Amino acid sequence: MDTIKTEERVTVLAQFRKDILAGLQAEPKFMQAKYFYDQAGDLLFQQIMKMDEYYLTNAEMEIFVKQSGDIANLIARESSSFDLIELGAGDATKSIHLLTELCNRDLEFSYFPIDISAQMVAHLEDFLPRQLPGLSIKGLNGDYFEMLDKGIALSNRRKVVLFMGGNIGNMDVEEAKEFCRKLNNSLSKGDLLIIGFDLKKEPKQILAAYNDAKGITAAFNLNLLSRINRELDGDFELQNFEHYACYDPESGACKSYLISLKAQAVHIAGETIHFAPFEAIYMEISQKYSLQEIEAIAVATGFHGKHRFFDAQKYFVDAVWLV
Ligand code: AVI
Repeated sequence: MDTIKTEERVTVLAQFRKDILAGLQAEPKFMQAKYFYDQAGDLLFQQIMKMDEYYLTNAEMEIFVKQSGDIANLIARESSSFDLIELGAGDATKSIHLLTELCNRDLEFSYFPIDISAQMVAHLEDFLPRQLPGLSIKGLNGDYFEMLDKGIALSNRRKVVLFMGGNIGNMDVEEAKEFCRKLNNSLSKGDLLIIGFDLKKEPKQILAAYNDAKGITAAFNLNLLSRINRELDGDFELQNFEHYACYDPESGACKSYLISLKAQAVHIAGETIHFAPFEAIYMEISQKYSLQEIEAIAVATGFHGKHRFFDAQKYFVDAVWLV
């Protein structure tokens, strides 16, 4: 068992090294945002979700607190037997409201939460059945792109896929379409996708969510440099890099960069990476959408828009799409 775990760790580390070096040797330089989430990154993201400026979490929480009954009715209307697969379940603080409503109805379903954090999956498997006695749950640990097929293979009932939190926003529009198309191909007629999108709104409000006054988002981005130093024997000097976020209201792309404040060389896993003054590393996209753009993605990827759930301010939407 321990040998398997050690082998797994070696593979994960080798992939991390490969991806980081490939991104930093590319022109322009980039990093993959999925690497933000080490232990310190998880804690920083929890702080982000509590920030005044980060409106996304409260908006989607409001939808699930107030409208889970309606969402459950919509799911149950199709048939009383299904499986609920959640991509990137986290601590399920939003989906627990929907699970509660589903458990209160006479339905036959299992819950398959998928998360990159093994601790989170173990916690859900322990905690949720105590909160919701009788809930059938099987957690899957791993990247949701990889675990999705496993989740689908485990289920022999109609599928309801939950993809919340605006995680689709961390793909650019083409990647998002590709992802939805792949999801659509893995699902069958009658299956549902419930997918959360952050909506285009006052540009200053969006920018503030990714450029907060206390610098928590900056620390979240810079933490990836610390992770590289620790895990890949790097020598990034964090004070030589600055977080820079910008929002383009036309395309809806909110992008984060780390800017090199001077000409410098950084050593990572035996390789040397040169930075020009003010050279940028592209860290993350958080794409914002209009309702028309969301509808266009549904149509382009083979889904039919069924229903939309908004928070009172219309900051965020959870769209229900039918295959
Ligand atoms: C996880 N994801 C939806 C967050 C977002 O809003 O793009 C990640 C994040 N990055 C900086 N702040 C939050």
